[in-house]
This record gives sequence, C-alpha cells and structure tokens, in this order.
Amino acid sequence: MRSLITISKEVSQAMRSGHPVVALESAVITSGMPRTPLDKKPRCPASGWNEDQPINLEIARLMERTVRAHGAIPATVAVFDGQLWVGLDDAQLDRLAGDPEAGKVSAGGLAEKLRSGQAAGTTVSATLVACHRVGPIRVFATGGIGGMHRNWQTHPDVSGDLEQLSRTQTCIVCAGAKSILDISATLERMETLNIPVIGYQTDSFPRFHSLGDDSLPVPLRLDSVDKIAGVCQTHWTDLGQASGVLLANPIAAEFSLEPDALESAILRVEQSARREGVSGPGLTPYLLAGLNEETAGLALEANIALLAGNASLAAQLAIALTR
Ligand code: PSU
Ligand code: MN
Repeated sequence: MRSLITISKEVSQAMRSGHPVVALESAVITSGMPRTPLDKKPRCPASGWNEDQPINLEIARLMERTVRAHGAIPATVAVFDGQLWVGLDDAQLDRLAGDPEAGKVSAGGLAEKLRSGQAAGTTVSATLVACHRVGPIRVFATGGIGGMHRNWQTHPDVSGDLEQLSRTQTCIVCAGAKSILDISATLERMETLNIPVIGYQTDSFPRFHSLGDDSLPVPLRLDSVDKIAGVCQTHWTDLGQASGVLLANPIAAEFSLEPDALESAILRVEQSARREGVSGPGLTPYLLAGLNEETAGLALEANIALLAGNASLAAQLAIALTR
C-alpha cells in the first residue's frame, strides 16, 4: 500500500544518524497568523525577515532558521496532496502559507484530510501524531498549547492537544497555555494526564502573551536544558512512561503584555465571539486575531517573539537529548 506519510530526505537522514530534529506545527501558519505583511521588521530579533511577505510565511521561515542556527534540523509538519509531510522545503512552505483554502486539522480529522486531498495546517495534536508515527521526534516547538477553554463547565471545549500529548513521547516547548484559556484548569488537567510540566527558568506558569505570576506556580522549575533532557530521558527510557513532557518557556519580558490590559482585551474579544456565535475549532483563531486588533498589534508582536524563543529553546533541548 502507498504510504500516506512523506518524510523529507533531510529529516529522515537526520533521524537515522541521531542528529537533533525539532518538529514544528503548521496550524499557526494556516490559522494562527495574519496572511498579510507586517510592513516593518518585528521588534524581536528576526534576522532575514522579509517585510514584503505575509506574516504567516515569515514566521514559519523564522522558526525554521532559528532551529537551524542552533544546529538542529526543522521538521515542519503539514497535510496536502493526500500526504502527511514531515519536513517541508521552501516551495512547499510558501504554497501552504499562500493557500486560502487551507485551514487547520487536529488529530481526529487527519484521516479525512488525507483521504480528501485537502490542504491543512496541523495543530499541536495532529503534529504529535506525526512525531509519534515517524520517530518519535522527541522535541516539538509551538506557540502555546491548546487547553481548557474558559466556561468549560458549561460548554466542555477542551483542546485535543492535551489528550494527544498524554500518549506521545515528545517534549513540547511552548510559552505556556494561551491567555484566552482557563489556564488553572488546563494545568490541573495535565496533572491528571500525568504530563510532567516544567518551567524553564521560571517559578510561574507563563500565560502565552504575558508572563505568569504567583497565582499559577509551575510544578517543577529547571534552569538548564541538560537537566530538562535528563528528566525527559528518565521519564521515557528508564520509566517507559507513555506521556509527553510540557516545557513552559516564558515570553521575553520586554514583549510581555501588561496583564490587566490583556485581560480586558480578552473579555472584549470573547464578548464579540459570543455575539457572532463563534465556537468549536474556529474559536482559537478568532480570539487570537481579535486580540491582535484590540492591542493594536502588541499581541501579534508578542506571538512572534515567543514563537522564535520557543524554536530556539527547542533546538537546544534536541541537541542536549542527543548527548
Ligand atoms: N500557538 C500559536 N498560534 C496558534 C497555535 C499555537 O502561537 O495558532 C495553535 C496550535 O496549533 C494549537 C491550536 O494546537 O492553536 C489550539 O487550537 P484549539 O484550541 O482549537 O485546539
Ligand atoms: Mn477547541
């Protein structure tokens, strides 16, 4: 039978020779970032950023370049032409970012997308499926993991990211959970799922667009990638545990949004989501886009900065895991 998974030559060679690989998702490309140019350079370090190109393409390229700059190989995961691709070349990245029909796909929807031949960016859960199937690829960088939406008590919108992470032996590097979620409930859920949650050089669980605070302590703080690699190795190899690890990497302080202003922006965007009846898979993209507008681009700058920061830490961890 024809395989439905295509691993790029570069990624498969790297995996065969034990070279560090970092998986990258693509829902951020198709559904998480504007498809228009930024018209200036981002404020965070972003060498090679092309102001004429759409933000979604430039962020994907920036993450790949950042992984490479540290000496690891990026493996961006996406679906098109009836294939689950692991590792895209520049033309494929360009095509995905420019495809107006491409939405996002989660783990449960992957099979149908492959059968129908439609293009889609993979969410964290769908990217984890690829990590597991081809490797496992041990390290994966994203912006913020999906989790329990606010009001989950009345409408149980809980991202499939959490379940999938609970059965994939991959460490996901993220800036915590998105501020639009119920972060406290999300942390509780990860404890239930036996997912180790590690704060990188921080005592508090970060809130994606902003730093965390004392109200949400991380279960474990570690300050070096070698120590984190050690915990991952013991979790998977010595103990044989099936769950992944969540590494929370706070946004750089200079890009962190002021918590009160962020919270009131979230409340306004939530209100308009309710008014327009937005729910389900469209909710996260709607809330992220609304926040970018409400904050006059500050949330977008924060999102770019944290994505690049996570790619950098993920590459360092992937290298530490090969030692
Ligand atoms: N990080 C970002 N932007 C994003 C996402 C993460 O900076 O758009 C995506 C991830 O792909 C994650 C998804 O899996 O948001 C969560 O969506 P949902 O809540 O519908 O599961
Ligand atoms: Mn959801």
